[in-house]
Amino acid sequence: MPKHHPKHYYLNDTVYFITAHIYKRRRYLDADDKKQLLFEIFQQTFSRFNYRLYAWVILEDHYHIQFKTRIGDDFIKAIQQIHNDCLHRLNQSENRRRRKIFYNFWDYCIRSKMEFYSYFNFIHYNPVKHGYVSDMAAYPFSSYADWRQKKGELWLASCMRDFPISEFSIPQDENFD
Ligand code: NI
Repeated sequence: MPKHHPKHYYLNDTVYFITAHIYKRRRYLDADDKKQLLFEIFQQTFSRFNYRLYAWVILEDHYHIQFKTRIGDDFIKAIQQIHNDCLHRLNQSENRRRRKIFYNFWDYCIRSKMEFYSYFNFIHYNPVKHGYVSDMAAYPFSSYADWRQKKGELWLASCMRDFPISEFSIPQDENFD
């Protein structure tokens, strides 16, 4: 047995939230087609590992996602695959071979319904928080529109009301210059 092998560090069938920033907070995802590319990479990778993506938002210099694992041991592989695919596809299309993009992430294991919806709302509200739009429904690069189509505007509004994010913040999401 290898020593200190973190075999079950990430759990099976468990919801996680992660935040990843671009190296030095550079705004490499500054165009719609680049954000769309990252979203497609999320979909491809999570479907490959049979992970379920619940909520996502892509900003110019970072992203937040909430998803459920199938095999916890695939967690690191999945995130690395997202970051590597993004690196290769974006750098290739812009002919920037040595550029670093995502290099790190923070994860949080969701343990209750309250936490689930707090992070869910946090993700959808994020484009407003970062000053991209004044109405979260107007931001095209988040799962808000999918949920609105699936469950309706009233359901989303009741989520927001029942699990308010006014008191909620995560240190990795603050802007610093
Ligand atoms: Ni953010």
